[in-house]
Amino acid sequence: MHLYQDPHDEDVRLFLHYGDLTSSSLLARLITKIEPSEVYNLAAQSHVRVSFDIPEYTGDVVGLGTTRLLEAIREAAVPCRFYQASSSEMFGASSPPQSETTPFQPRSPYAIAKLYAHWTTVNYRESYGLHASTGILFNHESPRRGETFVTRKVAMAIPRILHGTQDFLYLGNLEARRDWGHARDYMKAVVKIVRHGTADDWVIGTGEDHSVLEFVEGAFTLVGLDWEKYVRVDPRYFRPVDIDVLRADASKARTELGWVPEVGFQALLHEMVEAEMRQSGLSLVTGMSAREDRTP
Ligand code: F7E
Repeated sequence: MHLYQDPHDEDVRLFLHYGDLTSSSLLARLITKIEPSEVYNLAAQSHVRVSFDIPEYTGDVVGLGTTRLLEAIREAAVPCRFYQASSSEMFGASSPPQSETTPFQPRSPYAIAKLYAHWTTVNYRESYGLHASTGILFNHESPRRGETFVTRKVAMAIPRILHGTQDFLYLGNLEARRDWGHARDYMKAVVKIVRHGTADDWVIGTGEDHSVLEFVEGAFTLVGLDWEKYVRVDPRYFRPVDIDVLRADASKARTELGWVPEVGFQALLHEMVEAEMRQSGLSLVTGMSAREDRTP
């Protein structure tokens, strides 16, 4: 981890503390001990499909976990700013583009829990004057994305297919459309949100939506593979109910925070596939020749 340095080093910038959003006493102890000036609540059981399998745990960590953290801050009376990672999932069935004024129509236990946490944050801002903001972030990706989220899953499959260690890529709903941006851009927005004079709620997204299929096609095309030969639909990856289209209207963030995303869909896709190729000892160029070896 590039941020981490030896704790015995004088220039240490990162300390790790053990914590868990299910433990209020531990959170209270940590807040009292650290006396933070800013708290970013990014913790979650963040997988939407998994939230259908473990809805109670998801509600506990994502929903009540936020209450526990906010209570710890209130009890300790630490004058800190608070950021809540709200999610575009909360818009659910509401038609795009989605902005701060779009009604929430959540369609998963994850989204319902995020909505609870969202309104709790707003409530602590209104009730106790806490500088508590929410960022309603649309999908944000990078080569560090968890392996079971669709963009990383697709990117990881490509060098495996080229190496011949994976025959097929099994996916669920290829029609779903998402507003995919780069996590680096989104984290810049998050810092702007927390440092803004007044606490508020902010939609963060690129304003463009693409289907899962477009991501797949784009990724396979980068290395010259025909996706249709390798991609299979497996109903196991369908959700009991999915969201058709999420597309952000982030004009408030653009106007009031001066936030503009720098990485577009193609550049994101390129970075993710290239990172997986490099990791496997291939490059986008050698990928092409590996494909030629593999395709009769
Ligand atoms: O799915 C479809 C799937 O799991 C995107 C989290 O960070 O962003 C993320 O949630 C779409 C869905 O992300 C597969 O049905 C097809 O329509 O990559 P995902 P997500 O559910 O949008 C939001 C903003 C968050 O807040 C969440 O924490 O892709 N899809 N086939 C698939 N999805 C997965 N995971 N795996 C598949 O095989």
